[in-house]
Amino acid sequence: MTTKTVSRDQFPKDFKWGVATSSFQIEGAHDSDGKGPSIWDTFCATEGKIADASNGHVACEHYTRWPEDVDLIARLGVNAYRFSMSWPRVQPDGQGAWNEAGFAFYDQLITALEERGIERHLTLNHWDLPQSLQDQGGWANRDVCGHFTRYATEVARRFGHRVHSICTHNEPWVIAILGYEQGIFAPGIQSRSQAMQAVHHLLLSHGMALQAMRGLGLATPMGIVLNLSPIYPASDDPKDVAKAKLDDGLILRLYMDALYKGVYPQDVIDHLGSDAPQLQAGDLATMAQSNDFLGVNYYTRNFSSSGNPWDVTSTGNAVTDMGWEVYPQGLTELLCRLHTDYHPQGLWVTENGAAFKDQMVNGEVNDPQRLAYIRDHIAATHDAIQQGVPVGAYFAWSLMDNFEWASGYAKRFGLVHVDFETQKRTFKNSALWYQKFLAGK
Ligand code: IFM
Repeated sequence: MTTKTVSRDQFPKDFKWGVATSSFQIEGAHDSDGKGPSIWDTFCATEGKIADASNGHVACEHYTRWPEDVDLIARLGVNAYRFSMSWPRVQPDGQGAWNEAGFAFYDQLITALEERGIERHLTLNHWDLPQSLQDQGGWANRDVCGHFTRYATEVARRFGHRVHSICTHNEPWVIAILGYEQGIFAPGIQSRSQAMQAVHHLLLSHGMALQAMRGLGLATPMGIVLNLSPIYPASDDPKDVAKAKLDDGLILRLYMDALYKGVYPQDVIDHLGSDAPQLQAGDLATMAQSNDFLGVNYYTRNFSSSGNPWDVTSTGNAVTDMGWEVYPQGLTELLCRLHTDYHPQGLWVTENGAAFKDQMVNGEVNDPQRLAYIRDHIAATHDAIQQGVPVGAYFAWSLMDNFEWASGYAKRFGLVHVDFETQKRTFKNSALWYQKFLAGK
């Protein structure tokens, strides 16, 4: 277990220190000012899909409370903020007219961040696909690639010179596998072949969008964000070892090989058989555009077993409210492996954080487990840098408690506590620790 404590001045001077959020999880205002419905609006309205039967109608009311939230970001002392744009807010049906009121919202948010000298890191797709595109098959329909490219190009034309990076997709594995194969996330489909087609179209549209956005002559760094973790076999049994290799292929190599080597790994394609993605000539080359950065979202490690499911408590390490083992060394290991195997040009930790059951007592939220989690993962990032990996950023997930997808509002990842009755924001002790760390104290 990492126990060393590091200070901000042990990191490179230009290191990006941030917090992250996403549109659907915080904005609310689900049908305000011309916004169209997203697949998550539809999914939340489907009985039994969200643990607490909640939705994103109000969320953190960030759509109207953004000035207060920008103040929180500034008070924390971070130099970078990662947020996403809601595609159906700026283009309600995903292929027709632009919604100027939606663009005006992001324009004022970006202006407020500019005024405080906080870098803007914009994600185009953090899962809230316009519902009308899902009505045509969503990410499983190749046509979505053209629609996404047009959306990306318009956003880059308007804001590209005012942001410090543009990420095309957040966590394509989650979108495709949880959304189209397991059906536990929007759009709730259960089809492996659709899921694999969705993977392919997410990666293809990433490459197409990068080409189109770069065609505007922008120097803005562009890339993609993946959810990754090291995967270990549950035992020395050759069946577990083989399962771990395959799972690593399905979760990491399928994406990394496509993006950085222009191939899909053959063992994974063989395993998928008739469910493997259908390609057209030139797709692989398009997907393998050079990325200015690779964003890594890391929360935990995984174990693969060919028999009984892995018991997460068996290592004796702490487990978060999501049931995820706390394992900071996994982040060091992952960053080192990505650097060795793929040499991404920029390597950023774009999400890292933990949900724990928080309690507000006398106006204070004492969250020592989250504080330790963030502190130890920052130390793990430093370990990777010391081993020669040029990591350039760390973004804590999340600025504030928000809508945690199928778990609703019960799982709290925020550094800032949100009272969802009153919308009052309160710095948790983990936020106060991060603030001090950033101030070099
Ligand atoms: O809340 C999510 C986020 O939207 C994507 N990455 C993982 C987080 C925690 O589950």
